[in-house]
Amino acid sequence: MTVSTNLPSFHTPGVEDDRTGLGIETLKRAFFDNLYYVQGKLPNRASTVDYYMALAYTVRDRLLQRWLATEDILTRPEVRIVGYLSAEFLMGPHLGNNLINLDIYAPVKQAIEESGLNLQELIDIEEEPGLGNGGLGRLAACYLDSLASLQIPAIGYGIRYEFGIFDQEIVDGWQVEITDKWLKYGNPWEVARPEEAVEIKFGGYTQPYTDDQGRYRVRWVPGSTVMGIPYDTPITGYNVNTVNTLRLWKAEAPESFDFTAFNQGDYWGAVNDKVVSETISKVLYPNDEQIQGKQLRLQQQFFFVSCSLQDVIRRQLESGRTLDTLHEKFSLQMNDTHPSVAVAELMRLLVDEHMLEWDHAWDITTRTLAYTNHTLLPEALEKWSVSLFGSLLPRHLEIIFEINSRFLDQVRLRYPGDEARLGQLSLIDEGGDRSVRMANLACVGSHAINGVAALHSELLKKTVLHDFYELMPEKFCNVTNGVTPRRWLALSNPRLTALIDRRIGNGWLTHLDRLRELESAADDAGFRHEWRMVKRDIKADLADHIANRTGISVNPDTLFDIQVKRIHEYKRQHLNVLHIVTLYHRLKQNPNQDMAGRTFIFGGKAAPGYDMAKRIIKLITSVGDVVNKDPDVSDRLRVVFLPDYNVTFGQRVYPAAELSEQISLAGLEASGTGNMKFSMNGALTIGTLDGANVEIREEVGAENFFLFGMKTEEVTALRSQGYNPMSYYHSNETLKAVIDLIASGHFSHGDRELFRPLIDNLLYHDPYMLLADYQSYVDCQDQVDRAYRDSENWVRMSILNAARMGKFSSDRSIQDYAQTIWQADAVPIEIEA
Ligand code: 9GP
Repeated sequence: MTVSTNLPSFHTPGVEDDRTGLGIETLKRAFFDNLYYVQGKLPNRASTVDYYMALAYTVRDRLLQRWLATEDILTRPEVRIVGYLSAEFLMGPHLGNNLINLDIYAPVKQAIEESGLNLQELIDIEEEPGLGNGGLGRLAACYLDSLASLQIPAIGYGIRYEFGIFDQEIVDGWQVEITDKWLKYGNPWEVARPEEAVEIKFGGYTQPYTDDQGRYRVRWVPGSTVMGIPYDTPITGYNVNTVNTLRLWKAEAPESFDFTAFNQGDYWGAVNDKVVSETISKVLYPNDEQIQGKQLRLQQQFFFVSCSLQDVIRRQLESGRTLDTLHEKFSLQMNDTHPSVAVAELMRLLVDEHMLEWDHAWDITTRTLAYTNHTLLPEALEKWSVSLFGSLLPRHLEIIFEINSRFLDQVRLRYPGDEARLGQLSLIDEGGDRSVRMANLACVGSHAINGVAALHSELLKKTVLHDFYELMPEKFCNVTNGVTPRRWLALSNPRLTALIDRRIGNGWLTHLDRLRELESAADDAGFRHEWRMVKRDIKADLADHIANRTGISVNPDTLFDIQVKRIHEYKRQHLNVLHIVTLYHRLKQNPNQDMAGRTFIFGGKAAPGYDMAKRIIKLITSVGDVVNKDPDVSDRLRVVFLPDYNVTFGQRVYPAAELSEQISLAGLEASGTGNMKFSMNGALTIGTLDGANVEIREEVGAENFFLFGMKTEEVTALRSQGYNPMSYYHSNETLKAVIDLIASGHFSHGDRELFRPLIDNLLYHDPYMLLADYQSYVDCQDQVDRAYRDSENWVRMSILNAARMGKFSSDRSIQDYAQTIWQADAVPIEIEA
């Protein structure tokens, strides 16, 4: 289906319009107009931020017609819409990405340069909206890019947090958290739509009543009300007319000022309501912390879910359809369990507010909703205590009990007498303080349940969702994650992109499988030379950045070995450190040891309340302090911790990497997406058979991947036979020496206590089995060292890695979702002039 729109155009035919024109002179005029009329600045008084804002408005003007045209087609009854419900969207800066997607990078660069400014400086000054913790939020952002690029009408629904993920500084080697004030200069990309605000209710009690047809009904009498105000951001597709919307909700008080209270002299009381209401969208919760029991978090989840579902229902009705066909117009994807209260809220809206019968409403709800699971870590599966849930959402608790009772009746029919199974499938955990299991709610209320990599989807069926799989196998499927090559290649690695263009022409950014055409180039010595030169230049840039940022000088001719991701024990950054200390120990013993020089680069944030993760950062910086200053080793080893890892930082780091560290304990990383960004940019992976590493290795070929460590089954077997980390320590001389060196205070100015919690944890518990995988990791790293010294072959492997990454474009992932779960089609838009 192609649709055309003929929205009124405000152009004079034949005259290039200042708001849409792409001529260099027009762009310059538009830019200075926006500086003057929107930003209110004269050029001689304008700061870089003012210029950035003026340019952002200039670019936004150029996408508005397409945005409005896309908004317009959503109102047509036959157009199916995907709603992506996610508590996190880690979008990254918009300006550069929009220049790429609108294909206006070159004229804008020229216009800005002719104005005496530097485009890269303006791109670099943008404060990125850090509205996510890591992989999950960034995946949502890649998916929005692909939905628009594939011309699938979609709306991303989330929360407009006033403060996103904290900024990280490193002080004395430790992480320090700084509030992220991303909105401090305003946000030129968003448009507030207060006229589409909705009301959200909390607390209170419920009342049964009989309606005028004599039917039993329930009314919710809330204790308080909050307003949800939508803020819309345009999501451009690559080289298409589709511009979808990211709609983020901000919480406000219904009346921002209580005049009665004010007139009675209660000034603070009068503003208090406003303050309390706005708290809901104030700050993003850093993950990995115990969120169970945090009332505000549940409020946030319900807030954005209810806002979004009311918005969906309004759109359905405005398109001229009734709610009976909601599932025909909308497919709503729940990104993890965070939005899973949607199951109960959609039922409430349909049954209590729109008076549908329960069975009918249930059919619509389950056909509309689908659930993606992103983790096997038991502590991340959300649960809410029944008492907290009931006090905040009393009607929803009743609805959940009703869903549960009907569901368990079916389970009883299927498994008579199997009380244990009933207890595990129940939406309510009856043990201790009773709680609502959000993953179970999501499974029961969805028509599809997917994991995010082949291995993860299999493990879900075998472990955490095993009982659901046995009961309803038809719901289960896999959609392996992907990342957008527009941001992660075209924008972040223009030099490699240009080299690939020269070799295979363009068009591959939307058909990433076409990168396979590079395979033959791997055997071309001239091309290998160009490839190596591109990498060398990018490494030199990163080396400059490292020197500016940390004062550490690194040699761009050493192997850049990079691990960037959230800091977590299961991701095993400390295994990487054990390897570094191993090399250090070797070089100290034998200074003439023959090895390629290596620069180890780390980046990542630790959840503020996660002591062990923060101590891992301190360990990295401390080892770096000693190694980098030791003349015996510092020509061959450097260790850098780059502060404040975020999307902008990622764009700089992935292109410069030669070795990508994907070393989680097998069975624990659901997928990973950094692993894909690295390989796409020509890094080789050292990794375990975990998450999407398995599929990356299948694609790039075992001979182009450095594999080590136990497989999932071996991990399980070792655990069940009783894992004893101490036996590895005692039986491996080098491992013992390395651990003893850290414990002795060698890296902590003689302080033996600083790393004791880490060391004791490894020796006595080692939940992520570093010691069991240590030798295999070190052996594999030795193989890496040998391979790197055969530089021609290394470059060959690097080219083959990039060439075989087609599968990991988020376009492929979105096509999988569209076909298997959403039944959503492309709707190309023709815009009549
Ligand atoms: O830990 C997973 C990561 O492996 C995956 O790539 C990402 C996107 O699917 O989701 C992460 N999960 C979470 O952040 C929380 O469940």
